[in-house]
Amino acid sequence: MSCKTFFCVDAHTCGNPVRVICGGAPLLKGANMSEKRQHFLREFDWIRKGLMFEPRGHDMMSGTIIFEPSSDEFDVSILFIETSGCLPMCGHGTIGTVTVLIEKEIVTPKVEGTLRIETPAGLVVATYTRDDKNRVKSVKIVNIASFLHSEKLEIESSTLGKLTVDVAYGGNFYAIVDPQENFTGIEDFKAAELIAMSAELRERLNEKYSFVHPLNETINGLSHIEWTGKTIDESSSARNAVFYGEKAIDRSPCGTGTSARMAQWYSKGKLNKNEDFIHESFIGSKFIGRIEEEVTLGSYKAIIPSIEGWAKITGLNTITIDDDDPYAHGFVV
Ligand code: PYC
Repeated sequence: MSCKTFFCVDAHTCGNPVRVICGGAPLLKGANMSEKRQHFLREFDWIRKGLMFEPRGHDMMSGTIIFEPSSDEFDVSILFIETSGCLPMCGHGTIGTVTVLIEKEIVTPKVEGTLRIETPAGLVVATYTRDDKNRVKSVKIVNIASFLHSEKLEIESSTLGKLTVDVAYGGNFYAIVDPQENFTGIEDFKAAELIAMSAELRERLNEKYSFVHPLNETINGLSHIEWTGKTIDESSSARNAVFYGEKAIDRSPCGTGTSARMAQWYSKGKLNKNEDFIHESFIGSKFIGRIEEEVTLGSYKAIIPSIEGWAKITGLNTITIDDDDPYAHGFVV
């Protein structure tokens, strides 16, 4: 029998949970975080399942594991863990993790106010501000290159009928379902109704089409559905409800979903470099997005987006995973 202990700081970013595992990480092989992610998936995915699923986690649970950086270029390396798997990149997860690492003094950045983070999707630079109590007030992350992958894909939903979606990459592949004949917008749906329709849509899109990152084929497959609709606040640019895992609607506006949406708007000429993109979540919390740079990625016209948001620490959590617990590796109902 063995029992493994994980030292975690729990937080939330704009309402969505982030469990930061600061102690208990396995030793991973690989020259960079992308290779280490592959090693983790092969041998240590039970850690993700144990810490994310019930009874230690829940449907929305999301987090990061902290590692020593692979090179001097970085202040820290992180692996994203979630109910949906090990994401290449997670925006709300990064904002929450930066808040925890700085506020709890777990990492000392080489330059105060900036954290250079190695993620499986590449370098993400975060800048943060502090409030008058020295707590982290806001975190802005400059994300990886994001692009519109495909437009007007047709797919059948057994509930809604024929839908037309765009697919964009912002660190994960997103099917963006904008209001249309058979879908009036998220304001007309409950979270449970969106959840009930999403898994089927994701499965059907992955069966019919192929989604592979042009420079890294280990990043493939559509993982998230981004439903959109009217904003709550008139001054916001857009609102979403992002489905992930099997039963989750992101409580934050979703950092990689915001990046994907900005890439979609950019490609359609609806958003320009340096313009603010105020993105509302299903619960009304906000990220401020911006196009920092216009770039090319393979044959795609892409953007380097930034996302700014806030996070709050909710507590310290020492979690054990004991081999003789029948639910050591979690369960899904
Ligand atoms: O913020 O990028 C994000 C994210 C991905 C899944 C849930 N949130």
